[in-house]
Amino acid sequence: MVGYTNAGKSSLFNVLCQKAHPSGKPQVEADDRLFQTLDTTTRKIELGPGCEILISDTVGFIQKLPHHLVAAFKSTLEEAAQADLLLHVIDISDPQNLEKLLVVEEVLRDLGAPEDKIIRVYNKIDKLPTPPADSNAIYISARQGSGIPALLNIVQRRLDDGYISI
Ligand SMILES: Nc1nc2c(ncn2[C@@H]2O[C@H](COP(=O)(O)OP(=O)(O)O)[C@@H](O)[C@H]2O)c(=O)[nH]1
Ligand SMILES: [Mg+2]
Repeated sequence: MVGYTNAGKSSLFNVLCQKAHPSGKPQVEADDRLFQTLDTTTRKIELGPGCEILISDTVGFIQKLPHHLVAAFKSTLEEAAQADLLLHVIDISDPQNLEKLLVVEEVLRDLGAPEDKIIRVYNKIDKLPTPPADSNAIYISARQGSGIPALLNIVQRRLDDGYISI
């Protein structure tokens, strides 16, 4: 899971972990502070029978990263770029979401992550006055839990496609 700070990565991570382990407590802190997520947290979840995946919550992108954090940030992202799939979590309610999307994907490109590994996940649809219209995109609300089964289906399908080397 990659994306700008505050997009809702940690919230989505918790939803996915709770789905797999319904009694579990939230795995990572989700809040409005920058750098809440400094380290990558990885958990194993079951998508379906015989399909276990590892998901990682990564440090978010921010503009004007403090200098002493640049190296740590880069190494975290380099690791993330090795994933089989990259869920790019985007805050659809953020007026600057397109600008931020381009920044994130440029960094991923610089790190050598193939574009076809990226799945854009538009989060926080509960904050929109009207539901989004583009039926080709993935819309979720990590807060309300909507769109999660459809997202997991797409992840499973992409993994089943077999383009991923094991
Ligand atoms: N309204 C709404 N708020 C959300 C949603 N997902 C996350 N948030 C809030 O957005 C803020 C940032 O979430 P967080 O998961 O920490 O984002 P991260 O920085 O990408 O890990 C928190 O205040 C969350 O409660 C959502 O689907 N809807
Ligand atoms: Mg986070």
